Amino acid sequence: MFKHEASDLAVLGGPPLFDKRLYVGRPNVGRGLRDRLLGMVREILDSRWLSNNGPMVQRFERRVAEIAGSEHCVAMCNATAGLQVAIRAARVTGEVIVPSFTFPGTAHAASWLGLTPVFCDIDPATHNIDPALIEDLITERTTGILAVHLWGRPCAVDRIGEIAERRQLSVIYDAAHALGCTTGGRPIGGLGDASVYSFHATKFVTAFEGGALVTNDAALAERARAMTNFGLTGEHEVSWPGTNAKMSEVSAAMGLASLDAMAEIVAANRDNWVGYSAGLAGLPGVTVLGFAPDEQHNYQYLVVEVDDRAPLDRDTLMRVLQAEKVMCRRYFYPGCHRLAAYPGTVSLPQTDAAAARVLQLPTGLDVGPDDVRRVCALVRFAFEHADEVRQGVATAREPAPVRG
Ligand code: T4K
Repeated sequence: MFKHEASDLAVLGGPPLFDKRLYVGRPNVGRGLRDRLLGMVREILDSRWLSNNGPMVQRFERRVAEIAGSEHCVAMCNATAGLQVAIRAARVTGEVIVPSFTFPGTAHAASWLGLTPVFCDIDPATHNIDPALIEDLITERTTGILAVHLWGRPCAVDRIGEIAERRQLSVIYDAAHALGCTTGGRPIGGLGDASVYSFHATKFVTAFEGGALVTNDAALAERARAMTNFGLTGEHEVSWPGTNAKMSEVSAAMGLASLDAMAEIVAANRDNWVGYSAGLAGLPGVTVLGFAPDEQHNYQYLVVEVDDRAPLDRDTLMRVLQAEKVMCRRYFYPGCHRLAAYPGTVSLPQTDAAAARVLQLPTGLDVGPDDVRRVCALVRFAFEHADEVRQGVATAREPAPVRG
């Protein structure tokens, strides 16, 4: 079934194009994962070792360190806790410079510990923190930079490293999106003082909930490992205040089962990226975010920008797609600096511009090449009937936000 007239569009009253919803962030439960996981869960139950640095967690840490290109890895219950442990283990205090264009969890990790996140604007080409703007934000209270490899695209790591060294700042990378990504042939996990990956359910490799701190600094790793487990360094020895950020054995098992499918998932995501890039090519005002030739990617986020030249604005296009069961998202609208949690008047024009343009389209193992072709054809069709769509949407009620 495809659409012939504007009134065939679901947003104008027609039937949705897809029977089942297509999601951004659908967990990748590929062939074999179920059996691998259930086998390991049986092992865990038989062993009666459920948490506290058990054998599954140790295996998971070795696998992640290998992929990250780092000497040390500490598994965590999630990336937000991992970032907090990294901040404490790297002894970052006072003010930390953070991009605003990120998931709120990045800024929260700092502010929840009593630090002040100082929001920095982004480079519009990469959506990552603009290194040219960092130095102007440094004050006598600044002790660190918390940069994000957004969408898995590596930050300007050399320039950030150079500034940090000269100004004696720590660098922590929020690598929540960046498992398996490299820049200039270097895996991003060994860069800065520490990097933190996420293995949340919505990440392409998942541990249900999970995170991992990776570093080449042995002393930092030792502090992080202890801080993750209440600061314990011996049975009755507590060397630092700590928290409970441990990964459970079942999460590690899920992480291991999911890591086994990593290459398959990256290949599927890459095919989808190629399909979307071809299918949306030539549409006015629509750009699929690409990658630099010296970067390696996991393609887990399919990021499109919809600018002023497009016949439909980003939000109208989102309504058109969601009505057809294409559950696109607007990550990370409106930017942390515009959230009630972070009142202030900082001006970040590139963050505002990106937040107004971005749209993430569904990808992952549950999205096949035929789905991608149909989504692209839908965008094309909606653009061809833009006048009717705009008129129809203007008179229709705003739908309730859809999740799940
Ligand atoms: N830094 C960055 C840059 C991050 O992006 C994140 C997390 C963090 C740090 C913190 O990492 P963690 O502490 O979580 O390890 C989701 C995730 O909850 C969040 O982990 C992720 N970033 C963010 C980008 O996406 P929401 O609010 O969009 O989640 P939600 O519940 O709307 O789920 C997204 C879509 O995924 C749903 O539309 C349906 C699908 N889904 C979701 C879940 C949980 C499923 O199909 N199955 C599921 O089990 O934040």
